[in-house]
Amino acid sequence: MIRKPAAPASGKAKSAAAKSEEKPRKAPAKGAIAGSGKGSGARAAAESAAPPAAKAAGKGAAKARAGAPEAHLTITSKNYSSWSLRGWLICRMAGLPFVEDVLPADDPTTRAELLLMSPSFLVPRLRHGKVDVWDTMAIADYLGEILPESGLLPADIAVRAHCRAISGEMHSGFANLRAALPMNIKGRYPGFKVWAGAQADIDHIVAIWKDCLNRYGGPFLFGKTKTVADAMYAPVCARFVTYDVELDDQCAAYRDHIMALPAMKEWIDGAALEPDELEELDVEF
Ligand SMILES: N[C@@H](CCC(=O)N[C@@H](CS)C(=O)NCC(=O)O)C(=O)O
Repeated sequence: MIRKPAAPASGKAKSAAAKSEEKPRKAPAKGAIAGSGKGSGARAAAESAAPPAAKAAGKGAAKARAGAPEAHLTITSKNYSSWSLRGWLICRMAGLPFVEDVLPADDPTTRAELLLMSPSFLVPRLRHGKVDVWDTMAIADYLGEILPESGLLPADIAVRAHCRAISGEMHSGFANLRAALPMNIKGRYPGFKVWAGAQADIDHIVAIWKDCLNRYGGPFLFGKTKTVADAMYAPVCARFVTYDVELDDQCAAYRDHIMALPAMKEWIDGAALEPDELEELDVEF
């Protein structure tokens, strides 16, 4: 497993993160420490990725974090693992300082390590002090509860219900899109032929985005603050770039807005450093 601090928000968090990086449990896989050694850059990205409400919380929030338990997020490939990207973005959007524990996707011991940490065998998995939480939506709900000022979950109950509903659709649906257009951040397939089943999923996602952007005014799905819904659909934005999916101006602007977020750029830079030889992962993952 490869460890790197992601967005330490306090001296304490930073030194704990640095310590854990000093003792990797395994030799780092070639090129897999995406953006390591960029502690302050990661912090800056996390801060700029934090929603206005979190920024407004200012010193109070920083003070609370100073005594906060250390957080570790377990993920796998930045190029292929859409669920890792979602969980990672959710932590960033919540303003949670965390250490990234990267399980190399091509390492045969990965599943054994996962079994020890995540009862579902799956990533992302968050350990926050004594709290263990796996499954992307559960991580979002947990962080929404402990960091409500982040705006990760909208404050208004009806809007929050809407946000959870479209996030849930992504969590449990769009199987055709996921199978036919697997996330591959580095890949580019100009003129990719989308089959009818996947196109139906794309059409439904476009309808969801347009409804949200029209109702809440953008630039995010629920208005001015990033929410869990933006994290859930971020890998879809990446797929639309990879597979050259045609969008109308409104949805193209939303896709570009998400792809240009500092946190997304950091993730994409990390994906670029991963080795290319994971052809067997060029399927749903
Ligand atoms: N429903 C889960 C899905 C997580 C998932 O499918 N994770 C994949 C990575 S993208 C995984 O851990 N695969 C590990 C494996 O297959 O060994 C969630 O929301 O977190």
